Amino acid sequence: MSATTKEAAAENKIIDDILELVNSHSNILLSSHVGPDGDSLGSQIAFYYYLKSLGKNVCLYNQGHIPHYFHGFKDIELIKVDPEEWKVPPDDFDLSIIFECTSIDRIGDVKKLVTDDMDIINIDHHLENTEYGKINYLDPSASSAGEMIYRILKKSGFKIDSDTATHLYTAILTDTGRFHFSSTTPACLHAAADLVEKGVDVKALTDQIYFNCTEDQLRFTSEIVSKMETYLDGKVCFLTLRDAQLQERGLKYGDMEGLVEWTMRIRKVQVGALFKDTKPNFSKISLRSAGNVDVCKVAQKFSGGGHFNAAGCHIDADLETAKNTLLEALEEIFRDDK
Ligand SMILES: [Mn+2]
Repeated sequence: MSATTKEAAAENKIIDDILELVNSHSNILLSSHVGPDGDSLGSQIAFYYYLKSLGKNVCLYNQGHIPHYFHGFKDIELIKVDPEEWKVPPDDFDLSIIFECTSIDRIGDVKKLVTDDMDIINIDHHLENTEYGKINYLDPSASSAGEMIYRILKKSGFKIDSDTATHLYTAILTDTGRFHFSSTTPACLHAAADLVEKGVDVKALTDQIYFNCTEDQLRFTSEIVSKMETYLDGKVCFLTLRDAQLQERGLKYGDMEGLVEWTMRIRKVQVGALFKDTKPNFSKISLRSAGNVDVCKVAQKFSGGGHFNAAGCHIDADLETAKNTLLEALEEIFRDDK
């Protein structure tokens, strides 16, 4: 067998194991990382449809805020972000399926509901995963968790209807930055094409996600972008999003998703970063890079991770200190580069 045939066989086996494990359980908890995004929401709801078709009892509990542009999405209210609504079924959960989390801690407070006697299925497309599941379906070459769920549903024989297709397409669309990142492979596009064939309204969906901000949000974006800072001869661009500014406008961090992409619109920029003071003395950083600059490696230095050209991390410090700390790490990279 060739290496790729072997890989395909191994993947088929993992998917069969997932389908079998799902079949033998009845109370299933779905969760994903704190601060759900398009990939985590779309993947969970699509998988929910499949599990409901099997007659399972399914709960979707996530910690954090659902970005405003997902509010009109079909069945989005299934995702419970209010801990008051996190009820455990009378005969307990017997299986949890965790989407795109490198470690189980990424689900935040939902972890309290994941007991030792429960089986876990871990589905992730990030580099570096702690393999905390009974089954670990890991594929860093996948564009999104949504693309992996698509493969599972295809193999399960479940009929992907237009609602399921729309959620999976949303997952792939948002995690590839609208088919922009290098994760946009032929396999990813084939999956997307198949989903469009199953009834996705591409224009309406894209409009709802990307052309749907308020006047205030767009003015706020322009304010932040106009205050960008550039360093290292213009190769590095930093944006800053302050909690106080959000509060003034009644917005949440999740409402400004995609802000970091503005850094990379400058031809010369090789590393872009968005700094957010999500807690006092805690700076959350989203990283983007061009070409062969590995920001996943940078993120790993600061208890983070992600992908080669898109990653995230945090520094326990205020925004100014965090910027200096990251800048030092970036100086090293560009120095080594020469
Ligand atoms: Mn993802």
